[in-house]
Amino acid sequence: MTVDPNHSHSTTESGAPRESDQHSLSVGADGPLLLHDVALVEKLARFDRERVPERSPHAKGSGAFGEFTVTQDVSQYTKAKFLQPGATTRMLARFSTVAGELGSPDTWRDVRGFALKFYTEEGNFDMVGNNTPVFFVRDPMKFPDFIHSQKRMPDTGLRSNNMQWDFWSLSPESAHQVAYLMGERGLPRTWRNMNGYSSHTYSWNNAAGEQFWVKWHFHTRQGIENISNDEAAKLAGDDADFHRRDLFEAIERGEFPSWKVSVQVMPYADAKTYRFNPFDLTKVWPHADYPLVEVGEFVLNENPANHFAQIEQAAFSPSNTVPGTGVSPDKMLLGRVFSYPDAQRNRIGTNYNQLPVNQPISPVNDYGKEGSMQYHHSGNAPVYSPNSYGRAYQAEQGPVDNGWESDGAMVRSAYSLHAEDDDFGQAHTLVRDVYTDEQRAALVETVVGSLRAGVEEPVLTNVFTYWKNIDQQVGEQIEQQYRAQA
Ligand code: HDD
Repeated sequence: MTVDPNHSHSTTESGAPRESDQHSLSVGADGPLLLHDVALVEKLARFDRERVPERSPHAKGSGAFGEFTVTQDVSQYTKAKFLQPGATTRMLARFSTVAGELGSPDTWRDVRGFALKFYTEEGNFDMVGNNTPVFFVRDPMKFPDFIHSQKRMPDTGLRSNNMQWDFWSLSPESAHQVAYLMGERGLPRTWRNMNGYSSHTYSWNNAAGEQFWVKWHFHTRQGIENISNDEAAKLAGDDADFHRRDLFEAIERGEFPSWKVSVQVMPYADAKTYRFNPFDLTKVWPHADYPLVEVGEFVLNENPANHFAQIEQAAFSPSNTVPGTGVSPDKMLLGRVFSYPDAQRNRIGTNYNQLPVNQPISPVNDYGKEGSMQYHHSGNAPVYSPNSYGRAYQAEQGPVDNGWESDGAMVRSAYSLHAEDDDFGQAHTLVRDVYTDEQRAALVETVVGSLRAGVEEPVLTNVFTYWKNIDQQVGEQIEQQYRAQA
């Protein structure tokens, strides 16, 4: 079905001319309405079904299409075609907040989603990251609890700082990400003014079969800019869609935002002995250990023509990898590889990959079959493999390109600790060595403001201890300022 807004008539969904878009059919001008008024029934029934469930986290966001260009030669690390020198690839980006609902203000303090989809010749490659290089937890078992603590209370339906700080202070691995979030990057001025990160460690493999661990970085060419708590609060009231509007209007004006794309590359064997467990998502790899290797850049130059079709129904997933790229032993990443397509089957529908925004440009020859809203199909070709009728199927066995060795008894456990692993060390470095005096003072003020908005004992005491574990002095300042104002 094509929709033709220039057609001479309005039509029913089955294409016949409608009699009226203005008046329902009644028995006499004042009489009851009639069930066989197809025009009315179809219009109301259709309206009743306009919403798909919003994303469970990351509901509020927007995005744009663009182009990714490889400017450097990283073929020694990956054979992925779209990462070869000079390659250009059409792409889609979506930015979001995590906790807020579909209509929530863009400028609430939060981590921002940074989801990219590359329509490559070898299938869709998605890099589904955030604007921070680390995350709050390191085991997917904890993710739903974390999100619940950021959303709303079961009884009041209100958000609750008490609930957030309770979860964080009882989950010490969150310290690094919380120190980031309470700093100035927790309030980016616009999406154009923030960086993106894969956060996770992924794998790359080259044509010679060598494997590497990589972390992706997307540095804004517009410069990092953040806003104050006061500005954010004012904007939340004045224009809840401030970030969405900013991106759309910038692209309309022809000011196309762009990001430099780089990776940190770790040789495969280093992972075992590196001073931090390189698969622990709560840690960064200091650049002094693994410097940035430039790959290229992407530019966003095309607004969506329809927000619902192209942004709301866009389905990003870290399971979308292409030859030359893969996942890693990061447990969070392995959990996500299941969770995204599962969420999208539920949120959008079984055949969500058949929607234009999610369709790969490369041919698809999969044995999936039927399900709601199936559109593409394989005609009379066999719908099973193996088959004797020439429809291709794969039967590879043995080692895979981007796997890893592992052994041991089955356990429920945190990662094995590497030499310098702990929960607070990198958070301390961020707060003490990276933040300036002024930024530290702003952080203290932000935390105190947040605690004063409804945080109670025993959570308060836990939060003071949590911050003292990150940085003794900052923890004491938070406690003193809180008590002074209480
Ligand atoms: Fe995520 C959306 C689940 C960690 C970055 N996430 C998103 C959705 C689900 C999850 C179900 C909605 C997908 C949809 O309906 O289309 N996320 C998880 C789980 C995680 C997790 C189970 C951990 C085990 N997420 C996580 C990390 C990052 C993100 C660590 C960033 C590094 N998530 C995003 C995002 C998404 C998002 C980029 C992707 C698509 C989108 O927002 O628009 O912001």
